[in-house]
Amino acid sequence: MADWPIDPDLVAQANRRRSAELDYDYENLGERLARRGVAIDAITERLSRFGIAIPTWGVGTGGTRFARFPVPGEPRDVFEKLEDCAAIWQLSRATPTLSPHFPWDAVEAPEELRARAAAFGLGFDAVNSNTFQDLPGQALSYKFGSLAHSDARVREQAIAHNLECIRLGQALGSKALTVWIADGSNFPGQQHFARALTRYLDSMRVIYAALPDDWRVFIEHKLYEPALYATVISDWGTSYVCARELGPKAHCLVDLGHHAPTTNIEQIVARLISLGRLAGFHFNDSKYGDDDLDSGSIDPFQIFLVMNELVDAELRQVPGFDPAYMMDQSHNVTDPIESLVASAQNLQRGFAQALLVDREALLSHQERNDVLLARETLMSAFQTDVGPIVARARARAGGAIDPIAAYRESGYRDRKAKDRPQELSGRSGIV
Ligand code: PSV
Ligand code: MN
Repeated sequence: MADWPIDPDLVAQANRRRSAELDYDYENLGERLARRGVAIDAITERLSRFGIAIPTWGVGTGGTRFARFPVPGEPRDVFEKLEDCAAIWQLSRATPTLSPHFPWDAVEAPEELRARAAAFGLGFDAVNSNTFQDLPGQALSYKFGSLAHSDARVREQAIAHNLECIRLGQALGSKALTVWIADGSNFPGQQHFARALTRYLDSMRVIYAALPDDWRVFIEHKLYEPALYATVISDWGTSYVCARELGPKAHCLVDLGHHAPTTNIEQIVARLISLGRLAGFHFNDSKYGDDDLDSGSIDPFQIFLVMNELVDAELRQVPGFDPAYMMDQSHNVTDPIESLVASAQNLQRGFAQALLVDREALLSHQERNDVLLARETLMSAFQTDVGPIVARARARAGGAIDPIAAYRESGYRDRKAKDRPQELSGRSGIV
């Protein structure tokens, strides 16, 4: 085991100060749940197997198109990102994998990165390709698109990059490639809708053919941005049609921020489960557009409703149901480590609440059209404060009872501010 980024004795000491209070709260909640016929330990046990991948790009400070205000000591390369991810994992015990983005995280020796991650007990979830910006040394520009570009040479370059992502991902032990393209148009008439989609599919067929047997490809749709009039993969319907065209290894990834504000995302999730094509998630929260705010910070009910569909599918033992859970957030004004710890906790909270839904009662109310009781059955699960369950799952696995407090007490950020002098840079962190 590698040295933890935060002194484990410090975490243990902090836990000792908080354990009596947690025992009391957990027991108290256990009694209340027992009256509802729920065994609290079974919920805690299931929750402890719910893991969410950390986006490597999320540990750097994000930015808007106006500015970026880097947090002191932000990681300068993927090994430093790994160290921050290990700190998140150490405290939260909810984030056992990383989701890297290439070429940002490309390394000469991916095996070394894999070994260093494994020393912390961390693995690699889906790898993400990037054909939405031009990078130094790149031969052709993605200004007017990538996999759907009108110029075959640009499409070939974008395909080659995705193939390279698969190669790197294999070396890291990943089993999936997430493809999000920025292709689209800003003005009516700029792009031929049908031709662009055909070109995208032709490019994706080449990438699909290169997938190892045990790999999947995740198609990520997005309504708008950076293309502001139309995107090629605009919605879950387009994503599903493309997945069907490509074959059984292609699945549809739902980024919560990639929809119009009032879209019923939980219904999309249910549809994709029914159709056997739910890839997984990029979790985040938003009020207006793809705001990439911390998961559960704006609309925790939305998180709960999505989790409700996931728990329902798991209990129904839907064949092939195996979604990948990831976060995709931009931390512009908070310490990214704190945001990711808090977000993972909010996602765990939603999952635990969904585990509390009395499914038998809900189904019976639904079938008898007892609208009010059906609604109240769902709400009573959402309204339960599951904080003690989440804290107990974390502490049992060796994490911190109060991870944000333990992180602040550890002085990790101040240490990194000294260890990682920053070169002045205006890089924006996220798209
Ligand atoms: C695009 O907005 C997106 O959600 C895609 O997942 C990208 O890969 C990611 O953000 C990071 O820029
Ligand atoms: Mn995303």
